[in-house]
Amino acid sequence: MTGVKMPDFSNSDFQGWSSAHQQRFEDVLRRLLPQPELAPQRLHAAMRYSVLDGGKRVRPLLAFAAGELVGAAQVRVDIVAAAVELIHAYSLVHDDMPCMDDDVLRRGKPTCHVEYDEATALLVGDSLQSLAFQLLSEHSLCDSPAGQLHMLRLLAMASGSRGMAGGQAFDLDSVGKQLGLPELEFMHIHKTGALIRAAVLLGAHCGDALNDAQLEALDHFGKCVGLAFQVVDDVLDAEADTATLGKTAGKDADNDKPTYVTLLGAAQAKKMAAELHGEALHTLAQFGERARRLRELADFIVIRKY
Ligand code: GRG
Repeated sequence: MTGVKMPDFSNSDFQGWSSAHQQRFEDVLRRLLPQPELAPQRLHAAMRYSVLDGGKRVRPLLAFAAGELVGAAQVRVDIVAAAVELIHAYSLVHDDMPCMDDDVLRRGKPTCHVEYDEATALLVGDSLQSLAFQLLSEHSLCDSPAGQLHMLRLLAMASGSRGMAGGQAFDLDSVGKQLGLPELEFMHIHKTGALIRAAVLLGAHCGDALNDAQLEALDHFGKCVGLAFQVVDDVLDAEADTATLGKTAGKDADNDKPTYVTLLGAAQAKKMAAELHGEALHTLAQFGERARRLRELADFIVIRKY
């Protein structure tokens, strides 16, 4: 295998591991995004504004943790983590626009269309999405061309109408409606879960090949933490404040959106997150110590306060 192995943060606790990766990854993103002096400067500045200096970077961290599990080269995992984060940033920029959630605050600063303008925000999302696939196609990510094509397809499926964008379509359609638990779960497995799942799998595809059962276990882990992430997001939207979240709190209620909190109540929603967390950890049992960081990320996803 080519490239440098993952940096050795093995003696760090989760806080140390995650902040070391977050800092390192910020430089990776700065390098991979179009430089601000390159034309068209305003679009490139808006792309950098929307991606850099913000966010928890949960999806890249999941890719790094999965990459550690399979002994992947850092250069490879950095590219898949960047591709996933660019898709995530595009979704946030478009989601905040007046035609969707119409929000003014994201990651503690004005949303892209407020800071720039709507047309620019639209182009930022489009360009971030294209850049994600450009990165996956111009870097070597695994040992076979067929494997690399599989990875491209994985991200395309997770982002498109059968994944995140499709989940968003259900979300927009659900406003003012009473959904049952299965419909809510379906919506969130697509809208939020698909990309989180892809982050885990893409990280895992960068290293030593896993067998089908192992890949299925990691996919199930991604599905559980992806859904847990959304359940917690619903609880935080109802219980946390705008300053802590860095985005407008209480939006779901304001927009009359069905959530786990409106459907189950906060206490049951928290219980559901705890159950998904337990299932996610159970799925990792077969990987032993190699899955330490994935376990810690599952913990973080359910105990997070923002
Ligand atoms: C516009 C195609 C399209 C899709 C939008 C993901 C999404 C679909 C919209 C984001 C809006 C939202 C609040 C979704 C709920 C869960 C979620 C994905 C929250 C944001 O993710 P975090 O908390 O954000 O990881 P940071 O800022 O930390 O990266």
